[in-house]
Amino acid sequence: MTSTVLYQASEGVATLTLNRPDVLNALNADILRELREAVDRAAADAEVRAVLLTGAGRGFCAGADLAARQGGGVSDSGTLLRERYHPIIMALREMPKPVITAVNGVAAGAGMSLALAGDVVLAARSASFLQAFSKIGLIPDAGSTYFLPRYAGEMRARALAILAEKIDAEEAHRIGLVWKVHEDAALQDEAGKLARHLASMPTMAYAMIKEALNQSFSNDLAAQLEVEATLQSRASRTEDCKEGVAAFVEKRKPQFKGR
Ligand code: T3D
Repeated sequence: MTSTVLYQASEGVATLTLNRPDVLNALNADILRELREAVDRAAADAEVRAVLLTGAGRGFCAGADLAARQGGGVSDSGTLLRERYHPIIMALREMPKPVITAVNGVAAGAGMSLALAGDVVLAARSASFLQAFSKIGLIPDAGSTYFLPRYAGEMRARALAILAEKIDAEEAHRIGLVWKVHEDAALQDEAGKLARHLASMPTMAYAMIKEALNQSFSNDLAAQLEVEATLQSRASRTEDCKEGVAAFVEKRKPQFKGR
């Protein structure tokens, strides 16, 4: 049977490719299971220092597979989300290494949530984003109500969710949902180049940056200053920090090991 998620690791980068192109990589039980396994594998592999998530074919991910919806013995949407979607979104956010999502085509419903779960979201010029949920009587899930107001602001979050209008990559970039837009033909090369660069950088500092930012919106200033101090104390003791400072003083290129 063909894998619904392709996993390829080289040069410190794990590339995860959603692989149900005929249905724009819609999420059924198989792809959700394989995606979770792939994300866990990338997290656990010390050789992997950056993760790249993208889609095969002309779509990134069309969200829940509506044809096979609730397949695999789960009949309640809440249970389905808790058991199959949340572990993936949480694992991406808590991954102690940077995650790039390279949105190669349409990202709809939970597929848009998945795209926004990346630390750096890149998009092809022809990509599009759609909060498809309300069109079928659902509400945004898999993190969309968390990511949208934080990234795009509350007014845009409300309009995107309620109007369910598809927006193009340029608009997504303009409102803060996408870091950079690349020409279609260049997206995978650019995403790969960035992932390899990140894989050569101080991985533990990246992990701690994520940890700090993950807590930012639920803390007041005093609490967040404390989070920064605690993590900085840890970051400053890493080999990579020592190497970064030494390389600066010695006016040479640092050789980070991810330790
Ligand atoms: O209970 C729960 O499941 C809770 C969890 C919910 C999470 C969610 O994600 S809910 C939202 C689910 N997603 C959608 O509602 C999006 C549905 N898809 C679309 O609106 C459109 O397909 C797109 C806007 C994404 C793309 O449109 P377009 O015109 O580029 O492509 P298309 O022709 O509609 O789709 C191409 C094929 O993919 C087509 O199959 P066919 O006709 O060639 O055999 C289409 O049926 C299939 N496809 C697209 N999206 C899905 C899908 N098949 C199953 N599920 C899909 N979500």
